[in-house]
Amino acid sequence: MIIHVDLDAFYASVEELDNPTLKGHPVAVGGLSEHGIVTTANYEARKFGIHSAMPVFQAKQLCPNLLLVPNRRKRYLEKSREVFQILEKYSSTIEKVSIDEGYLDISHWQGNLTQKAYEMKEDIYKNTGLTLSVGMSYNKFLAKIASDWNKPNGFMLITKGDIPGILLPLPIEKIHGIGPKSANKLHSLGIETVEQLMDLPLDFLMDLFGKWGIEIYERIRGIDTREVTPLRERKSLGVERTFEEATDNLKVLLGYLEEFSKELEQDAIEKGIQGYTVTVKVKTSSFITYTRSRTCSYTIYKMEDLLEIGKDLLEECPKGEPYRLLGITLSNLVPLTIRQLSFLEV
Ligand code: TTP
Ligand code: MG
Repeated sequence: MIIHVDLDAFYASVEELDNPTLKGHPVAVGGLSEHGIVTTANYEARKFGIHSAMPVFQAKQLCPNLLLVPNRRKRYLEKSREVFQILEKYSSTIEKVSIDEGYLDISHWQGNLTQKAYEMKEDIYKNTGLTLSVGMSYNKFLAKIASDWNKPNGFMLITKGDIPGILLPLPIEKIHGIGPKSANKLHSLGIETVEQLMDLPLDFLMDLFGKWGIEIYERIRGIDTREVTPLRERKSLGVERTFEEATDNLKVLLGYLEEFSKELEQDAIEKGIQGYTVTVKVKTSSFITYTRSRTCSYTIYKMEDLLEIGKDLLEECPKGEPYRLLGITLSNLVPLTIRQLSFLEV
């Protein structure tokens, strides 16, 4: 059994906690300038249609009484750590997915699982002042769908028997991993719901999405064998992508490397890890894979460092054929300490 937890309106809830006068009012956290972007909004503000990634000026148009507060990332990391520390009482197998989200393997829980989940929610609320939504099921995919079901402060258990009722009518966007691009592809085929998606044969999905097509095919049938992998067992963290068209244009490749380094830094911060070893991987158009690694005497997680080392490593990769895949990975992982995090932007 697996639980997926996701804190409710996380940054906004922390702001309300630290400044209770905000409670009951529409609140958005974000960049304060007119060009700023809303990072998140509390549920009062969401009633006005305000959501993450919306420009601040637009949010103010939708809700002139909106209270806007600046991001305080360091404080959110602190609260996140408090929550995860409590979660550790309930399972020793926890995979932190982001600052406010994670999976717990609870196969060892005994007795009434639902009651225990409510106890855990109460424990977190009492000790941190934060509410979270909990989804419980027999795999990660279904647990995540379950936690999203009754937000905020929700609980939901999905059993095998619930699958047709829950999954079939779901819009395809709700399937974790089907991003806007994939959703558009499917919409252009007239597919809106999981029920319609189920009519597509495996071969067709594989032609459309490659290997990911297999995962979609299985997940919507309630099959997901991914294990909950705690950080200490994680060997590496990386970003890689296969291009639609192979390229040997160095400028293009460096552009990707920059983008991937940025993603990797964000991922490392959210998971609270850094590493000693950077690896660049390329695959040529004739499917030959090359990797080049460097291990440093200091730890790395920042984009600039990843990019600088990544560039050197990319240069060391054999040339002559265009590359169809590029990736950058961080390994030899260690936790990112509070001291290092204190240098982060707040
Ligand atoms: P989410 O869990 O996606 O959102 P949330 O916790 O604010 O609201 P919900 O109740 O729907 O779970 O993200 C967690 C935090 O991560 C969020 O409070 C702010 C931050 N965040 C970003 O920095 N950028 C983003 O694009 C999103 C979506 C969230
Ligand atoms: Mg959340």
